Amino acid sequence: MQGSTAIPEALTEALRAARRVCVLTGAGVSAESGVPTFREAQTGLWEKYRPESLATMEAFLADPAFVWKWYRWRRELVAKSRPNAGHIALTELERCFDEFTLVTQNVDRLHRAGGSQNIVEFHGDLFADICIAGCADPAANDDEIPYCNHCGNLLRPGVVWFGEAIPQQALYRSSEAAERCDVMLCVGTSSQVYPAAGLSGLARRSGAVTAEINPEPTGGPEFNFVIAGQSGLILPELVASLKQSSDE
Ligand code: BJW
Repeated sequence: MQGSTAIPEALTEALRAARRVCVLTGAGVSAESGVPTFREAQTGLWEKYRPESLATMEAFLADPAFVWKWYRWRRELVAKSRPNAGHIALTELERCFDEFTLVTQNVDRLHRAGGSQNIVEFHGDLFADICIAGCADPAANDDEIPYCNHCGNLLRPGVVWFGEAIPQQALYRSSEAAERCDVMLCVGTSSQVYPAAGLSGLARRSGAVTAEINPEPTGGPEFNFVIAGQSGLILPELVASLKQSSDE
């Protein structure tokens, strides 16, 4: 039986032969759950702000109440959203391989909610509060500007802002997964933000077969395959084509 038309047969073959798979996801994977991507226009109150001007320590220290307001708005929006068919397909894909690492730039916990297991949350967690002084287990309060109940310093969202280092474990696990994998899929990311955007090149240089899934592909030269389409449609097709070929 022939595979699905959207999925190149050679990619299905590469996946069928693979033992280790790494997937990098970006905001596009959550778009079909109703979570706005970063580089599309934001809605309502926030439409005139670029994330780059809010997601920095400088912006936070200049006006913590304002930056917290943006994050609370996003927490409320994400809390109402549910994993979509793309998240669920990645959970199914994970079950097909000995080693599977899902590196997500998303901070929305939707891969966890969808059931994925081996997840690297590269840019942190939208719902975590952390103390800017580094208290291990900061106690939050609900004030407009929350302060740490241990040390009195400001609390901030537990995400990685521009100019901040990626947590060491996340960087180590994702670089290792990209270097070791046989196939790497990059899904729903504009590949503009480093070091995450460098992982697909690392995988390709290390010998992996690489594929991009995006309705507006970046056209990066490191990709062997480019599938133009929404992840909520393409990822289930990919899983179906893999299962179909392994059933034959
Ligand atoms: C669909 C779809 C559908 C739509 N289906 N797809 C070179 C090397 C290293 C660093 C740099 C470098 N050059 C510059 C830097 C610095 C900087 C950087 O990369 N800047 C660039 C803008 C140029 N990087 C950093 O600062 C990083 N840190 C760092 O480098 O540290 C160095 C250091 C070392 C030691 C000590 C100190 C420092 C940190 C970057 C942190 C990024 N953080 C953010 C915010 C997180 C918090 C929050 O959520 O508020 O992360 S920015 C934002 O961009 C967010 C995202 O994770 C990230 C990536 O965005 P993503 O996911 O690609 O989304 P979009 O919107 O761009 O794209 C969506 C895509 O989906 C589109 O392509 C659509 O077509 C597609 N799509 N619908 C599938 N249905």
